[in-house]
Amino acid sequence: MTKNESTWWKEKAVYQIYPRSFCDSNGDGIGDIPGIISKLDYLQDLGIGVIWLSPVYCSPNDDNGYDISNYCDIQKEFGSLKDMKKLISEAKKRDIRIIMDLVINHTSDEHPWFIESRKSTDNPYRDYYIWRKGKKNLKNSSKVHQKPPNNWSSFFSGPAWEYDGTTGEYYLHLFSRKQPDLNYQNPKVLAEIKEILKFWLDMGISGFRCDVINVIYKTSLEDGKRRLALTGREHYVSQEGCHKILQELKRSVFSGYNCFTVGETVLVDTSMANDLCSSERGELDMVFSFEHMDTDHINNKWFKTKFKPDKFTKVLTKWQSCLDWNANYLENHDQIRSVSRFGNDSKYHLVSAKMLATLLLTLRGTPFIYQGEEIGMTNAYFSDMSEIKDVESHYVHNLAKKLHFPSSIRWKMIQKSTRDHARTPMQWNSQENAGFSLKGKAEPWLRINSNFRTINVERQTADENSILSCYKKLLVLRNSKKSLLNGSFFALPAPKNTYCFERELDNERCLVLCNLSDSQVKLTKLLQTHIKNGSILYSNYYRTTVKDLSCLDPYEAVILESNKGDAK
Ligand code: ISL
Ligand code: CA
Repeated sequence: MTKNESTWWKEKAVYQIYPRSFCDSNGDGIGDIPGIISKLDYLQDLGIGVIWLSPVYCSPNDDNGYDISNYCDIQKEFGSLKDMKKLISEAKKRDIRIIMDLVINHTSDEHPWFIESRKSTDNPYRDYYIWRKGKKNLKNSSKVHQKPPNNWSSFFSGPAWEYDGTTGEYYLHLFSRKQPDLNYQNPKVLAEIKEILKFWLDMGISGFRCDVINVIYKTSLEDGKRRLALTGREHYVSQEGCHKILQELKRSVFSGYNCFTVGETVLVDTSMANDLCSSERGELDMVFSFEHMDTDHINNKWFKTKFKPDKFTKVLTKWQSCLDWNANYLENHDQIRSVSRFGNDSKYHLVSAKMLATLLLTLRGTPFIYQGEEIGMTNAYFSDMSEIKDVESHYVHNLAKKLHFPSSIRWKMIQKSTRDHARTPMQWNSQENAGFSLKGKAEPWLRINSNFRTINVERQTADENSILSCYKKLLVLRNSKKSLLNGSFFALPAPKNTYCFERELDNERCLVLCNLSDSQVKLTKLLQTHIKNGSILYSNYYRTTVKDLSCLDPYEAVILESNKGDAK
């Protein structure tokens, strides 16, 4: 393998598909693999090189596929293994590679391993999961009144342990109670996982997005010291045992294939992230961090605050500077829509979505575009809990009820932050159900966003000034400029609410200017000298020359190439 071949993923843009919501080929209201195949030409035309497929494995769908009951087969409603093979080969014809979601922190409680495991304490699969006796409650020693083995809490709120009557013990679940955590202190578990990885890599996939990969190894099960959310995290976040497992997987599986891995790594700082993905250590190829996503709330995502651009871009700069290569994203299936969050989804919908595209596609690293982001899909503005499907939202809503939060506050929390905002069906056209179902009239599994008649692929394909056309142009530009693909990153001092940075490689230098606010901002004298003589490569405001560029208009974005002789 030449050096270039082994790092091909540095030069591609990735497109994330949430299969349930992308395209429904058979009219049952649920997206599926044949539906994805029917849209490959669209993705090729968009200019992406990799698809990340959220889980398509067999699952009882407690958490929409993130609870897996068979790792080596496809969920019936999504299609079959035959469809999956076709997807891989049809994508390959269009120079698109597929990576899959690897969810190995937990399985579904309906996975045969867990069904066995819960049967008896001496079952051969017992140690595939983490079982413990409850703590005796001193006030009442009867079994029913025992307490969970420790004080850890689940990511979805509430205790991380579930009592199981069959054997009278508790099992650990860091996510929903239908997602029991696997036990990586048991070497048999890793041996099984390796076989699963080889099964898919041999089929022709090009890597994995590794779900909550940095919490798979629990060093101890002692009580956590924190009293707030995610109690116990010091015993499982980025532990030495996890690093060893990742090194082992790279050495014994991934290095044998021309593939890459991106870890979804929760609660990491830049130093932990470097340990997980620096090329010398041989673990992951890149990681998704959350710090920039944590800048618009207090404590956790359910308590949103006003978006402060400078707080956000300061975090981006930190990650750009501390890591050699970032997995850049502004959206995914767990986050609300970026244009509604960091831009403006009403008056400045068009320019602000283009500004965010400019930012995403010019930072150093591999960009990840989430389905619908390329047409500026917005939050859905649901009307009440009956429209919400997400398991996490229901957990949190129930907890808030138990804590006696007034119903209006409870609903506000969900309405602002539910993951369902990102999961409404893809808006293909202005026909029935936004063209989500290729045939039939079945109700989609989640309500369509009511703005589909104005925001959809068909309209934007026909319009060269649309958000979609902007993504296409920027992806072409990115591929044609070595500095944007692989150049260094350097943030310039910039006025409040703006973000200005340079990308440079050899003699090529690009400058990116973004205004993240809805007001006009005057550029500093220093920046003005900097851009003098530059030539415009992209503008979301039809700017063709730098001549009058002394202010940035609301949500304006400009990419320019600095010509030789510019002040550095
Ligand atoms: O969305 C979140 C809660 O606000 C995150 O904490 C999320 O749970 C976390 O990023 C882990 O996400 C991944 O694993 C989960 C699954 O529900 C998410 O969809 C997945 O991206 C459990 O498998
Ligand atoms: Ca379907």
